[in-house]
This record gives sequence, structure tokens and C-alpha cells, in this order.
Amino acid sequence: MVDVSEVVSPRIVVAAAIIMDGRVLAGERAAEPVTLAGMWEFPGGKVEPGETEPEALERECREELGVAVDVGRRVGADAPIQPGRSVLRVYTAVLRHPASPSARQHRQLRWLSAAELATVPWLHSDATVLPAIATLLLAA
Ligand code: 9L3
Ligand code: MG
Repeated sequence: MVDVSEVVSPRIVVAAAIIMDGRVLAGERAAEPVTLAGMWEFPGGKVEPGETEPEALERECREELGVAVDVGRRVGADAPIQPGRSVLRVYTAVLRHPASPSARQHRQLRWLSAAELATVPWLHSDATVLPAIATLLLAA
């Protein structure tokens, strides 16, 4: 059956640019789907029905990283994931407590400076936001 909501408007995927001390947290995707394994992303996932985007991001950071975050403002423009089907929205976020994120679902996590952003292979969607992230990191 066709899900009408997918036809009418693309699914929103939110991701967190968690920034601390001039670095941003990036994660290497593990399996699921296997085609994206080894690619790097800002942690996050799909907004579920009834959730606001910040609520979804708080939930995803809890589930994927085991941390509480305060969600800030949008970074960069909407980036297509699967054109017409899903779109990525990145928000800044800060850790609410001085806890270390743990790689509960990622293969590994890294804190990257602006100069290090290009050292990992990013998902295409996330790569489009990197110039805006670099600007933020350099201003911090
Ligand atoms: N995705 C792209 N960039 C991101 C995230 C968190 C997700 N920063 C894409 C990968 C999947 C889809 O969105 O195609 C759903 O993500 P997830 O729920 O598997 O994390
Ligand atoms: Mg995810």
C-alpha cells in the first residue's frame, strides 16, 4: 500500500550537530542499511508522528548516544536524502550534562574540528551542510 504522507511531503529526518570546544560530533554508521555502513553522519533519525523536530532529536540523541541535549537552531538548508521521499534537517545541539556520548548504534564517534571535517566520508545529505558547520565551528 502507498503511504499517502510520503507522496504528499517528504519524510523529515533530523540530525544533531553537537558542538563542544570548537568540535562537532560525527558518527560512522554501522550496518542497517548495509549500503550506508562506513559513511559518516550527524546523529539523528526520522521524526515520528506527533513529535516536534526538537523532540525527535532529543529522543534520537538519547537512543543513539545516551545523552541529553538541548536543541538549538537550524544549520544549513534542507538536504535531500532520497529526492522527493526524505529530507535532512540539521540543528545545533549542546550536551545538557557533561557526559560523554557513547556509540550505542554507531561504529565509532569522533569529535572533529573545522579542519578535520573533510577527513571522513560523509553521507551526501550531511556533506551539503558542512560549509555551514565549519563556519559555526570557526566562530566558536
Ligand atoms: N540520514 C542521513 N543523514 C543523517 C541521518 C541521521 C540519517 N544525519 C538518512 C539515513 C537513512 C535515513 O536518513 O537513509 C534514516 O536514518 P536512520 O533512522 O537510519 O538514522
Ligand atoms: Mg539514526
